[in-house]
Amino acid sequence: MNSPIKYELIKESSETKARLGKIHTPHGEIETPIFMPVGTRATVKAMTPEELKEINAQIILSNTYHLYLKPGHDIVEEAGGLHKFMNWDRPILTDSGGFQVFSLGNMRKINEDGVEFKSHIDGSKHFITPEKSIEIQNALGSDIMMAFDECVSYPSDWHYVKDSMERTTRWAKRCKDANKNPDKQAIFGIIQGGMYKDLREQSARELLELDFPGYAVGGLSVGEPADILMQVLDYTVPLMPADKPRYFMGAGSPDYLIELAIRGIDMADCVLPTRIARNGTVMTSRGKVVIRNAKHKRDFTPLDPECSCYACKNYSKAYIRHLFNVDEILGSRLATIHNLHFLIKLMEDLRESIREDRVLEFRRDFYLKYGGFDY
Ligand code: PRF
Ligand code: ZN
Repeated sequence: MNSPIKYELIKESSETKARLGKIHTPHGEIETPIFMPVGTRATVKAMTPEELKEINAQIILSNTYHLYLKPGHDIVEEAGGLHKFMNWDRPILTDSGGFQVFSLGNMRKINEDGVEFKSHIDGSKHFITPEKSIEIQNALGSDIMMAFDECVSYPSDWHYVKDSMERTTRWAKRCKDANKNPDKQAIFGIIQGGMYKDLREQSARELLELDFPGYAVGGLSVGEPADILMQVLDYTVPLMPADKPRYFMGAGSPDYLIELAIRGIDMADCVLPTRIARNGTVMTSRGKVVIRNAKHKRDFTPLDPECSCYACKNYSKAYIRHLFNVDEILGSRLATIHNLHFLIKLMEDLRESIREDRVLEFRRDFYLKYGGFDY
């Protein structure tokens, strides 16, 4: 079968596992490594699609769980799909609901067939199966759908993780069989297995047999220390096919994005940049800046003197601090524009460094200014 998603490898870094590539999708191309802004409820909070394009966002992520509950996938389908509904004509990836449902803690029950959970909105009961997740994602019309998985918490014991991972693999097969629109919508498999090397190996081996057009590393960024995350990644990425995209689920700090790309990851997403923006924290080339801080009261320089975003070209820290202090909505908007621009530009610069084979120099220069690993 012809996959709607194709990965084109452009160049491999000689010093690291980083790679420059392109993902071809039914809604256009994505240059990788890439950061994907999150639009959980069919909107990247505080941003219009035009503003997203202005900062060169190439793909966004949205969530099955949230859109199923509100407004309902039937409504999105009736609107002509998620692209039309939200007026975004570039690629969209939808997460399967696996992670969101499992984040509900004791509001959910798992069995072989699927997961029963209570809505975080009104407490109503729902049952999501792999087939249901794909039915919803088919209705949304995303370019890349994610298999329905279980993301286990950290720490979890080996036996629990093994059972869960094996069920996730059986669910992945059911997702593949349930796809009603395989010519336009691809499914990525999600490698689980917690912090256990043998389980990651088994997960990768069994999912690779299902021949998905892309693979994700799930089950990380769940509270484990950074060195463990990097260790798991160091042995997991080489298990993933070289001719398909590799997606790390849930990372969005500048230092992590660089470390992931150096380990061979092509795509990552996280609510972090947009979430911290709304509470007044911005990412800059010199580290994080907490904009409400009194020291910015009379600071009439931009958030980041090296940034060329709309917020930095036109406004000062003192002004944006004022907006936050009086709860004006423009403060959140400017901080969000800046943070997303900052990460997207960081990935552009990183890709340039892969193209010119100077990734390690790029990383060193970044840390020298940024002040090390701090998330
Ligand atoms: N599975 C899914 N979505 C996710 C994750 C996962 O493991 C993670 C891991 N932190 C983030 N988002 N389906
Ligand atoms: Zn800026």
